[in-house]
Amino acid sequence: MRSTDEIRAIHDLPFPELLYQAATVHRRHWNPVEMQFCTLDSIKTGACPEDCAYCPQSARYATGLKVEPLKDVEAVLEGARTAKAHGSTRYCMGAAWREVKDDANFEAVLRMVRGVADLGMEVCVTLGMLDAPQARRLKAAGCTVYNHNLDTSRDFYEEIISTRKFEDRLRTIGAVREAGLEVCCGGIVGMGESVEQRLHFLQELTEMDPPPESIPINHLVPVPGTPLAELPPVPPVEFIRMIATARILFPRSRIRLSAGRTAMSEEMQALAFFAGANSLFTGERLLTTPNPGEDRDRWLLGALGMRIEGSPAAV
Ligand code: SAM
Ligand code: DTB
Ligand code: SF4
Repeated sequence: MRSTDEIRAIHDLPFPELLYQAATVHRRHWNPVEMQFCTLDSIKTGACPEDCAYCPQSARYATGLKVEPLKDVEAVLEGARTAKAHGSTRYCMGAAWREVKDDANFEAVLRMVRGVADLGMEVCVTLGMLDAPQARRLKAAGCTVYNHNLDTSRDFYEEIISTRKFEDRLRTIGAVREAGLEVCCGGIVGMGESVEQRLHFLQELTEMDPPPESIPINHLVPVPGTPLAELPPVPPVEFIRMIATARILFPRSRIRLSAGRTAMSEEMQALAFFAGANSLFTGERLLTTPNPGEDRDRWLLGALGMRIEGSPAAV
């Protein structure tokens, strides 16, 4: 647990000091030339009843998204095998659900989890709210980690989502922990929040004991049709401050440079790696929006003299 003042003191350091400290912490706990590759699979797309203002999958916004029901188990496993062959060591399956229900769809997800685990990959799922018995079933099926983001500060949360409460998010994360799953919990930068609100978001993460094993930092992807479609990007230096501050606050957590990379220069991404980001989503698509693609990422790692972590599929 850290005070806002402590976090602000880190975040507001002169940029060279901040980067130096973050890179120093990073190399103490991780190999700074290695990058984890994760692959995302949208196993159920769109028609979500929630009203998250950033999300193209909410049924409330006309984003032109093609709604797709839950995928076949075998189609998902085929995707996981391909991802593994291309260097990914973690497969993340996302469903546009408000919450998990104890129905046939959940049974199918459990089979997907088992199948991906049997490939020897880390398995992550993000299915919305769930309770402890459901989390235990995921764990028993071989799931490694559950993704559930706080997304922003407690006070700004209400301006972004009205259909659930910040406390609901915390309750789900508690159930995930209780079941012995790893927690993947991060947020989005660039939704119109103040710097102070970003600090409060990070502070909430420091209140988790143990802290999340992995922390995705997303840059808002402004999607036409959503209420946040017209927001300008966050200045790159501000975004890198978030990565570096997260690295210093959470030395042993994975910091994932997540959504929004197509709008970032390669220099900016390189700076994020230097500041401690050590995981990426690769492939042409995130869940529904574009991503740089594996070739581009391999090229970037090669240009930086870096390599994919834990994969025989070298750069
Ligand atoms: N429905 C589940 C939930 O809300 O937890 C799982 C899927 S949801 C799409 C997972 C995360 O994707 C959100 O918490 C948010 O951080 C991120 N996300 C969604 N739309 C985004 C956007 N336009 N830009 C950046 N991140 C986004
Ligand atoms: C996370 O924090 N980012 C990923 C993953 N967790 C599930 C999702 C990003 C989604 C970006 C918008 C889209 O492609 O629909
Ligand atoms: Fe639904 Fe998740 Fe998108 Fe919110 S973020 S609208 S819960 S898919």
